[in-house]
Amino acid sequence: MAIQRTLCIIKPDGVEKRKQGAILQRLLDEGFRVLAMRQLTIGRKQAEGFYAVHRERGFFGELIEFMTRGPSVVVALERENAVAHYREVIGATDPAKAAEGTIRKLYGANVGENAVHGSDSEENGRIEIAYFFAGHELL
Ligand code: 3AN
Repeated sequence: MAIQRTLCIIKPDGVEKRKQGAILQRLLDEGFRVLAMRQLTIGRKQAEGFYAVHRERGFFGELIEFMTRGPSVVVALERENAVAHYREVIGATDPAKAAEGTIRKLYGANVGENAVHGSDSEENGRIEIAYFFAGHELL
């Protein structure tokens, strides 16, 4: 299995609940290496660009409001089979449907406020990491 990179965003609800430390520790315990990490309040244009594939969805406005309402922590992660393993650890998009012990089950409130973002493919992992980090910032 190949070494891959994936982007984690601890979303504003996760930061508001002060779960950054717990989420990061879980990811470290799962064998992920942190390549780069930053706390920032994502801007409107930045959020709209990041979620451009969802522009036509009914929840887009709500998603942008939520993602820009306070600080997030963006984390570039590396691990063997990182994309699939990370998605297993975070659980389903809707915390109510997420497996016991997953990050979204533990810390998410609903399908909108679900504590963390995860890349859905290796290619998107690379694209999303490049959206927040310059090449020289990655270990
Ligand atoms: P995932 O983050 O699990 O890959 P996507 O790509 O389907 O999920 O959705 C992107 C983000 O849009 C989700 N993380 C969630 O915050 C938000 N979202 C998805 N579906 C809904 C919905 N029905 N209502 C509100 N927000 C949603």
